[in-house]
Amino acid sequence: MIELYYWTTPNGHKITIFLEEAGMDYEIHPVNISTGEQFAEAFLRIAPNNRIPAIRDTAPADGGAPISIFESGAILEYLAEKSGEFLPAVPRDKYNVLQWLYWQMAGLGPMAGQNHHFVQYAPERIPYAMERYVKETNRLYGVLNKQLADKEYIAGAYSIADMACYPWIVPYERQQQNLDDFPNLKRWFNAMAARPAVQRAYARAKEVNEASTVTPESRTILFGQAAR
Ligand SMILES: N[C@@H](CCC(=O)N[C@@H](CS)C(=O)NCC(=O)O)C(=O)O
Repeated sequence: MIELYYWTTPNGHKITIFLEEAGMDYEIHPVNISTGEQFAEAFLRIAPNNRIPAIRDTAPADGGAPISIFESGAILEYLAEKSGEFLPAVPRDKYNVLQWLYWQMAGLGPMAGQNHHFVQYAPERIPYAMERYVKETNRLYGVLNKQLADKEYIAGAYSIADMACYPWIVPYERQQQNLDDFPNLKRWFNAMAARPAVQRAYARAKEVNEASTVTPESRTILFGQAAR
């Protein structure tokens, strides 16, 4: 059984997409990051970075003690290896997938995240920051569009790279991007949205959290963090 510590955000959706695609047994443990549940001692023991998602595998393949993992990219890799799905075993193909997974983790996710922050949440409008992240998001969309010119999915066959990227393209309008400028990306996006497992993953999100709202309190919790 996989215990999934989860909230209804792009990084959370990556893992429900995987679990739905693989048909693995899982149980959602909601961690409401708007009310500060990510700072609970029990959660920090699994996820010391106070960020969702995290998992706890109560039946690891080696038959040993439960394994807990944080960071969505590491979780996707772990689940892919455990299930034998969505990450090829042959190094040439495996690293083709992993380079795009890490591209999402180090590029698309953080840059689109800063885009969301400065365009929607920052208490003051800072045109330089807004333009910087909207443009960088645009550049990254262009990279993905080019990659998808001759491939059905990002690394050829459907993989954890697609599951990592898709939830970060879903808010394209909020990121001030127009999918019509990226026809290959748009075709892939529509194919992803039509997958039954992806639809089930987003339906689970609605069950957990009907509508996410950012309040002055949640703003302080999410955007006022420092080491202490
Ligand atoms: N690199 C991490 C990022 C995780 C992350 O930023 N999670 C956000 C939600 S998408 C979160 O938990 N935020 C809580 C907070 O900022 O305190 C991953 O991919 O798992």
